[in-house]
Amino acid sequence: SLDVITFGESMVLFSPGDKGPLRHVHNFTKSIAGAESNVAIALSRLGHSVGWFSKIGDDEFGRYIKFMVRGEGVDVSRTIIDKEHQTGLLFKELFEHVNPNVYYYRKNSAASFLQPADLDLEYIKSAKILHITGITPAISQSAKETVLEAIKIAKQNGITVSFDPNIRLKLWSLEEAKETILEICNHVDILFPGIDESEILLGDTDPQEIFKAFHGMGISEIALKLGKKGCMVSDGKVTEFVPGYIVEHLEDTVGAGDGFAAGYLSSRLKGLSIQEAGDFANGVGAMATLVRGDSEGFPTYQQLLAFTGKIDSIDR
Ligand code: KDG
Repeated sequence: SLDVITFGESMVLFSPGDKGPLRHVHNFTKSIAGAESNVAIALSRLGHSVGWFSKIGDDEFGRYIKFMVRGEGVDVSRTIIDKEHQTGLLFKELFEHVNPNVYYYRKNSAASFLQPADLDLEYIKSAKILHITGITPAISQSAKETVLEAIKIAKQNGITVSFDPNIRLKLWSLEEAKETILEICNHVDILFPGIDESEILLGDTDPQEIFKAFHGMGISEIALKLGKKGCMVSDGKVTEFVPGYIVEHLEDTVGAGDGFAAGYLSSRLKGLSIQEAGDFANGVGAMATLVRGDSEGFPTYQQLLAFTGKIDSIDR
C-alpha cells in the first residue's frame, strides 16, 4: 500500500543558461517538470511511499522522465508508453525576475492521451491519498475524464482526495478552468488554492469568505497559499494564519506550490495538526525556491526540520 498516488503529465524541462529571449540563449540544462511528479518527488524525499504515473512517448525524453522519477524512489510502475505520441517538453525563459516565462511543447503529447481505461483500480485503492492537480484536466478532454474517474474511484473506496487547482491559463480559458475546477472541488477532501486562484474561482479575496465557500462545497481541509507571507489553514472549526519562511536569495518560484502540498500532506499523514502541516508546507515551499529547478530543492525530513528550526543542523 502507498501513502499517496498521483498522476499527470511530466515534461522534460529545458532551463536557460542565460537570461534573455530564448532565441539568443545557447545553453540549456535538462531536468524534469510536472506538478504531480514534483509532489511525488517531494513526498518521497520526506520519507513516504508514493506512486506517480503518466503516459510517455516511446522516446528518450519519456525514458528520461521515468528514470528520474524512479530515481527519486517513486513507484512509476503504472506509467504507460504511447508509441504514437511524443513526450511533452517545457522551456523556461528568464529575465530579471524570479518568475520565469514558461513555453509548453505539449500539444498532442503522449500524456494528453491519458484516458479512464488507463487507470488501475486496485492500484488507486491501495493508496491513502489520491493527489490531483488542475493541470491534468486542462491538457485534454480524455485527461479530464481520467481525473474525474480517478476521483470517483477514490471516493467510492474511502480514499482521501487532495487537489491543487494549479490554474494554468496557457492551457485553457479562464471560463473553462473555473467551471472544471469548481466541479472537481465538489469531490475533494483537501484543497490547496492560492489566494489569486481563489479570486479567479470565487471572486473573493477575503480568506474567511474563501473558506466558507470551499467548505460549503464539502471540502474538509483547506490550506490557502499566500505566497511568501505563508498560508492560512482551516478545517471548518479552526482557522489559523501560519507565517512563511523568509528566503534571502530566491532562485525560482516554480515548484514551490508543489512542495507546499507535499509538506502539508506529509504532515497530515504523520498525524500532525493542520497548523503544524501549514508550517511544514511553508517550509518545503520556501526551500523549493532556493534552487533553480522545480524539484531539486525539495528537502529530506531532516533538512526540513533543520530549515524550520525544529532541530539544530550539523553541517560538519
Ligand atoms: O507546479 C509546477 C509546474 O507548473 C511545472 O512543473 C510544470 O507541470 C507543469 C505545468 O504544466 O505547468
